[in-house]
Amino acid sequence: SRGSDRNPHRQDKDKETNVQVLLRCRPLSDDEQRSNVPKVVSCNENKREVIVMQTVANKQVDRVFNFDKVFGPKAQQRSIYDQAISPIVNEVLDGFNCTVFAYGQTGTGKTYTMEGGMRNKGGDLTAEAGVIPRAVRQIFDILEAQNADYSMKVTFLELYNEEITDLLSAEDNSPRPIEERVKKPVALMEDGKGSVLLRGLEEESVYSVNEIYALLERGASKRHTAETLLNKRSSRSHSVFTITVYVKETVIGNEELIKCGKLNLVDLAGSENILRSGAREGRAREAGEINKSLLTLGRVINALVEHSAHVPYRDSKLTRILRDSLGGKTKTCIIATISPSAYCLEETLSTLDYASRAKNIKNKPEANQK
Ligand code: ADP
Ligand code: ZZD
Repeated sequence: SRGSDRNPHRQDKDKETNVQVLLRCRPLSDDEQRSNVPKVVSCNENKREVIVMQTVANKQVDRVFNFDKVFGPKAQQRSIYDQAISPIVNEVLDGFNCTVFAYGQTGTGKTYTMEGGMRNKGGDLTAEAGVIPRAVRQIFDILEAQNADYSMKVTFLELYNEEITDLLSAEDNSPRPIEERVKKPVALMEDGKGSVLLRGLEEESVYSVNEIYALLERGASKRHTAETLLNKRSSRSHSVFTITVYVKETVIGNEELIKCGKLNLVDLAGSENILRSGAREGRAREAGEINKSLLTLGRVINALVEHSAHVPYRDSKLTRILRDSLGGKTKTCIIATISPSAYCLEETLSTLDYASRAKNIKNKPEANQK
């Protein structure tokens, strides 16, 4: 872009950076503790290492995995945010596009990590608040402290069965059947410049933290309505919260620049859905190709790390929407979540393998400036 050509501090355009991969292991739940569920995972945060203890034919065969950061069962929401996400939000305010994905088996804490637990009525963050409310808070705090001239837009969508639902569109309280009320089609189209356009998705301009929190509440409530319609929907759906920030900068010579940064926060469908759909694709298809996006995400990652000539971005809506986050100009971070329980061993190993592979994806982050 013009802006970066004049900027003496510009990033080297060809500089590649690996996708950052963090691992979070949740604690055993109270129920699991009461019933003495055996643990097979041990985390060493300092060594950034996860060890999975496995016994094969009476022999102890441990497997060791390394990640950019490792958070054990005692890690608090706040420390994960401060150590891993806060630097990413700073990059967004510097004009980069950034994406954080949560990947893992259902029940391992993807939603807890991305959204968090309950919300405080006053709008303050609770200890349980996850990445989304904390990122929103940090963005406003910084911009207000800088007395910046800014504007912001948010979108929040759910992708289920290759259909996009707008979680921010006003709730339809008409007496029509509930199935018809939650659906308002959002069309995915190419913009002709290599990006996608989500036609029909509401883009809300927001001016305060509380305004965003109210929108999140609307989104959470819409999702709840959809969930009641179809059990397990949430474990099979992907949700994407996007916040776009525009900051006006007046540089020497009275020239005006608008710095634009985008943050995508993605809560993926439960990873167990891939294994299942692989095993019985026929039935999965009958149920409406529930996992096409998750399967394609895995294939895109494989194609990127194997440097394949063809990367199947176009095969699913998720990979079309987030194409730039996988091998593109966006800075990307994946939070892989696992359970310590012996009963989840197979899924845990599958998540750890998947996350290890993803460490090899290279992106070429580039700041936007208009
Ligand atoms: P997922 O989104 O992966 O299906 P959830 O976020 O719904 O999983 O988490 C499952 C349950 O475990 C929830 O009750 C959640 O509050 C709890 N939980 C998950 N991670 C943690 C954690 N790190 N600390 C405490 N509780 C957690
Ligand atoms: N995880 C909770 C929502 C759920 O599954 O309903 S926590 C955060 C991000 C995106 C959507 C909702 C939230 C959430 C929330 C809780 C209750 C009502 C509205 C919104 C939240 C948590 C802390 C601060 C702000 C919003």
